[in-house]
Amino acid sequence: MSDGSVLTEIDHVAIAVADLDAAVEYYRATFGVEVEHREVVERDGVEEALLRVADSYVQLLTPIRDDSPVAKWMEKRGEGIHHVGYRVADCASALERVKAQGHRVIDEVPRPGSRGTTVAFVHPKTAFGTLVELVEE
Ligand code: CMX
Ligand code: CO
Repeated sequence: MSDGSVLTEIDHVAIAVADLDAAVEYYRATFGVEVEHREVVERDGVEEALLRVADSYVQLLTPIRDDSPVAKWMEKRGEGIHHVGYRVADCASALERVKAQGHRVIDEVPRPGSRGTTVAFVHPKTAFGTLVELVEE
């Protein structure tokens, strides 16, 4: 790995919403942003809509099950910013670097994300209160 930043770009800012269609329509009508990709991610119990903003996305998320992490989060905090996804060249090595620093992770190894990406989540408790997702395209 080079000495430069492991994070090459902001991949997405994820926003938890109760009504995905209403949120999509809000972004379309208010800011003229269209949906580029929509997907049900069974493993995480969410449906997402990805709206492109320059080279990054807004990831609107809504829970599809009560045991989804996003459902649990919304019960406590309501709607709002849920996590930040940073693009990385190599998810496995970025994750190892977090662990080597002694920080907590949620995924011990990278796993499939939406739209064919490989992802790993870093625990908010040792990331200054923000849930961080490492995204390899
Ligand atoms: N951002 C910041 N802090 C968060 C958080 C979030 N999104 N979610 C939970 N936390 C905090 C809680 O506030 C809580 O802190 P306190 O102990 O101080 O109260 C602590 O983390 C534990 O929270 P919890 O409610 O007990 O929730 P769990 O431990 O059951 O789960 C987490 C928390 C982060 C491990 C879980 O949400 C998770 O695994 N997330 C990763 C997967 C995910 O979010 N998938 C959906 C998105 C899919 C996608 O992007 O494609
Ligand atoms: Co995400």
